[in-house]
Amino acid sequence: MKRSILYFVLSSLCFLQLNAQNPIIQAIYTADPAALVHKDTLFLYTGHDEDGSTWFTMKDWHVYSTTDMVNWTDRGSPLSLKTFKWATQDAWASHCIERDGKFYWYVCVKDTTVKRMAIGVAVADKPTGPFIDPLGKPLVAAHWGDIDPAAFIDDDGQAYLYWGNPDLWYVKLNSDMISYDNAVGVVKVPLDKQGFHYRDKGADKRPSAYEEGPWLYKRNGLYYLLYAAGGVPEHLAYSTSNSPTGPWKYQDTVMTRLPVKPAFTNHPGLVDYKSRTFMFYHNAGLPGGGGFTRSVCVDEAFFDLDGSLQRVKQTES
Ligand code: FUB
Repeated sequence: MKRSILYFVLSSLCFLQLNAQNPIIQAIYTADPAALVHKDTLFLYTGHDEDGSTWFTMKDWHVYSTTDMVNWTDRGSPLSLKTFKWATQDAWASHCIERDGKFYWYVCVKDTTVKRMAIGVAVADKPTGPFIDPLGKPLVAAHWGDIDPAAFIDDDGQAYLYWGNPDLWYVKLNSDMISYDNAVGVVKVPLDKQGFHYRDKGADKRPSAYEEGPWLYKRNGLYYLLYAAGGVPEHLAYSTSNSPTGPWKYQDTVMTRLPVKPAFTNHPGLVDYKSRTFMFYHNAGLPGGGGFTRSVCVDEAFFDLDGSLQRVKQTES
């Protein structure tokens, strides 16, 4: 009897954890997911597509949390354009990461002075804020295509920040996380020419499948660079390397556009949580969804024995 009760409890828990409801957030349109595991909780940071948008009209970012990957708590919007005095529009993709008990939320926003996207950073003592802008100016000044920051702290403590469209760039962050190694500077990542790209031969020629939305992940000593690929419409692809600075070898598509109604963009976020690996992404799955009214989703990711990332299938609720 005791055994059957235990079995029932365990199988109920497994059932809950295996049946995520997509899109995760149904109350508003969300995009560009970035997950952070802190202690027992997974925090999800998203961009926010304004209802009825006909462009990437985005003014704030939102935070959600879960401890079971099924039930999500709305933690509000602790970061918006108002936090950055030097920016007035385009609260696009972001990534929050923890170091030594502080939370660093890297964002891209339009620098009002030069009218180009630039990378900023906000800092908090808690994953849900309040966040302040410690610099009062961009962390990385605008030059061209400075969007979609993704931070990564390697096992040796060295932190990196990657971003960019059409090119991929990185800096080595200093241990304060709000400045970078000027001696190394802003480095352009040479990307593998492999991987289908529809603009390979066109006027807007690109050197690789990489488009935007980089995300760094490390497993068994191997570095995975995930990204939105293939131009418009985007799919998700990945490359691997033995170093966080490359060279990167193109591997494969990790998520196709279909079967759920796609947005023309996508944005990967791969994290380990409670001994499993999850891929966050966005599509247009919510009613009224489209290219500028997107919805963040999650599905479990699996690896082959040789470390290859299996293709993640989008699911609906
Ligand atoms: O959300 C605005 C932009 O769309 C992001 O910065 C890109 O990654 C794409 O998802």
